[in-house]
Amino acid sequence: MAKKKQPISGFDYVMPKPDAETIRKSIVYKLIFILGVDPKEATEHQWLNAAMLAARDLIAEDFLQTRRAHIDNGKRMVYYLSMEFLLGRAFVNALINEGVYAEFEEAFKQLGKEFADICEQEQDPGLGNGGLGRLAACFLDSLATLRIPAMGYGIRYQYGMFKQEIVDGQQVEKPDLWLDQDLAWQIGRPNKQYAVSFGGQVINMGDKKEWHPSEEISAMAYDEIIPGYGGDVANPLRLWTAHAGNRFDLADFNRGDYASAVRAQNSDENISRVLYPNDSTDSGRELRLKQEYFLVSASVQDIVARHKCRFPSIKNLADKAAIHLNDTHPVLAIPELMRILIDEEGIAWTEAWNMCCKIFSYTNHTLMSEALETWPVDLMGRLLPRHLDIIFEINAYFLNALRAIGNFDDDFVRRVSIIDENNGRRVRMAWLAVIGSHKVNGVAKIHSDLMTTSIFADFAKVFPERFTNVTNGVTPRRWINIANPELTRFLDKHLGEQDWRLHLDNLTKLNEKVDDASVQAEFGAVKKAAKERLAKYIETELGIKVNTDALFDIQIKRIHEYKRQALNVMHIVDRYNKILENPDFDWQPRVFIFAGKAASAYYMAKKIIRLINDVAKTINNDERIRDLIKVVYIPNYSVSLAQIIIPAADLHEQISLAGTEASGTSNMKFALNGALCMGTLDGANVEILEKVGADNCFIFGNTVEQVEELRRNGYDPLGYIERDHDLRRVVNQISSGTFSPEEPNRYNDVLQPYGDFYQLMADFRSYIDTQYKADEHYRNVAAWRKSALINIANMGFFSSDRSIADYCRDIWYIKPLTLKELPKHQLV
Ligand code: 26Q
Repeated sequence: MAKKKQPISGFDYVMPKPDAETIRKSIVYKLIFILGVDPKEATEHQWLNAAMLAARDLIAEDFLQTRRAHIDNGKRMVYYLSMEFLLGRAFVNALINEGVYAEFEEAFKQLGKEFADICEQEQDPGLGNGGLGRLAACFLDSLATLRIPAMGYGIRYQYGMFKQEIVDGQQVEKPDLWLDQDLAWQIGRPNKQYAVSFGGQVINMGDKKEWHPSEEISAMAYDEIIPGYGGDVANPLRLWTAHAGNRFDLADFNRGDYASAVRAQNSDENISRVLYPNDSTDSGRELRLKQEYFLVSASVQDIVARHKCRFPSIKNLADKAAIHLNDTHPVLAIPELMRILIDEEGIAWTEAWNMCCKIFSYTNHTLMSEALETWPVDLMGRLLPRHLDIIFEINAYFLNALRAIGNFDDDFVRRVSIIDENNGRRVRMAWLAVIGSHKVNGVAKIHSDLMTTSIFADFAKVFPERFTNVTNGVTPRRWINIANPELTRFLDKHLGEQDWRLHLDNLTKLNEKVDDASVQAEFGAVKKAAKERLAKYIETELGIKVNTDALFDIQIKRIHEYKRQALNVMHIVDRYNKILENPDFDWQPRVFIFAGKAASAYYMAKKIIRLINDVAKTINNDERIRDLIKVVYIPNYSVSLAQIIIPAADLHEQISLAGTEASGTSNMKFALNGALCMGTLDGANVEILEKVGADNCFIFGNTVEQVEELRRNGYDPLGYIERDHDLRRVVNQISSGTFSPEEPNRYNDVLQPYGDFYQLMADFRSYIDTQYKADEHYRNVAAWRKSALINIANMGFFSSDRSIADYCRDIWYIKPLTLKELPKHQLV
């Protein structure tokens, strides 16, 4: 049910009402008067746009009231800077958060339209690669829901994540033209533009420095409205687009050279053209660095401008603003704020630095040193000469302070220097982030612990109090309520009054019912419905029929060697062999489902996709297998696809080598939807295990300590292969062409008997044995359902609301707006 609203005070206007009849009329009104379309001829897409405009009206007041509250209350705000936001579809989310889903459904019923088909028209904005981007989106949902004064900043890429097609088993990338649809949800703000500068020279003017850039690009804001659940607050996500603005070259034009006149515009606009489809650094690309600075410069200028609107002086900025860096990608915000404070606001260097250290905080999302961003000093000096100066000054200030404390030898100082002198002089972005932030957090307990003993071990000695943990979380609004309507009904029925969508800890009440046979049966029906939905999708999209009584075993995530999709394939091949060897055994039928994209330049990841598809082709078509195994690769993984796939899982594969996956978040979504984890002791799996107990998940493989010990003592993959007949057979088959007879060498480099950096061979045996334990558990229907229910019941901790509460308390020092502080509530 929608809440009764109060109007924006001071003005008289027709307030939109949230009943089905008014909504129906509003939709038709939008169609005729805003979109200029005859309702008789309107396409489903046009109906969707009209409905989104009608829904936006209902949220607009929250949005503006929230803005007023931010300005009037003068509270500290958090600005979340991220190069990625993987929002997923906005429409149904908005209806649920606003409490008007049923009313819109009814309105469309009255219009004689199939509501589900209309909702399906919406495209996902793919403004992210994977976990880090989706986390940012879950956090925005929680920030608004918890009424935290907050704003997100990102880039409005013209091309988001590429569309993935699978052609002949291989990934083919197609452009994602998401901006081609009409976007009712984004509000362009042509009056919010900032100049972002590059290049040129820095001139010393006595004790002042002046930057004379050679290039200037305009950043224009688009606001995406993020409604919180409960309809009290809606926060903006401000996305910047490079805008050529008035850079049209009149001289060229007058000379009759129209093409040159426009060309300048085109190259300017390249900056926000495309999301880098890469989840490990590829820092050679100049355009990526320009993008990072583009985001940061526009956002920091905006934050300063907003502050000046709210307060008479810039000096209290550190009391009023927290800026959070989602990984190092936006870390240039630190030198950018220094530049503005010193060069433009006339603040002394040390005072500016002290302010920055209070304002910034940074989340690290990876421990793999090869994935840490570094940029050549030369490139930085050419693109951002003033910022490079400031980075040198920060470094000198920091290293001097270190030397003053004493006890740090030259080698230590070299290691913590922001400038890496060993590899052709590079700026270490993570070092800058650690030195300029008052808090640095990892994203799961094990990750945060490892952070202070591995990559940041030196810094942990210098700033022990700076490092902390905030375990990731996911929003139950999207990952249960939207994704799993049957589970939603089940929880509403069994959890009583207090809304689990806001208090996910309430799920623990389910613990009392896990032994109840009728509750177990009810849950069985919930799972079955989700499996049927996915099976239908697979059949329509891929023409493959899957048996919904089979165990659905699912791995969906970016394709990466460390995530070890190849290990999953090895299990499938081993099972194939064993079924052929022993056809009369009572095998548990399984459907293996994969989805995920590989970075377009990542040769091995693309090969793994092809391997999965070749294995699928061989096994699915082998009649001797009698459908005991089905392998399905679902193309074009996205948030919306995840919403269909996750509820259908019985078992989810979280099989990264221990110590490599910072947290993982799909593990949380799966467990929340009653799937059991097949996982290593890595990332958030460790904490999931703590909550659900060892009887209700399947943990296998070496621990971080064992992985390290193997590395220290000279890991010998060949030894494992020689000692294990099953493993030897699988490696031989894959490497010698059993699944690619037309090209026997196709996969001779995927499994590496001499390298095997991610230790697949070491974990193979325990993985296989544990898989058979899962089969056995699944055979006992009641026991499996009980385990699934225990998973759900104990996942409350993994709500992103809890993560955001942790950030607010321990890192940002921010309190929520009270209902009283929202203007509409003052009027009541
Ligand atoms: C950097 C420079 C140049 C081009 C691309 C990049 C880049 C882009 C994306 C580097 C990293 C990423 C994404 C990383 C990511 O998604 N990390 C995941 O973050 C999740 C949320 O914390 C964790 O759950 C996952 O464990 C972690 O892998």
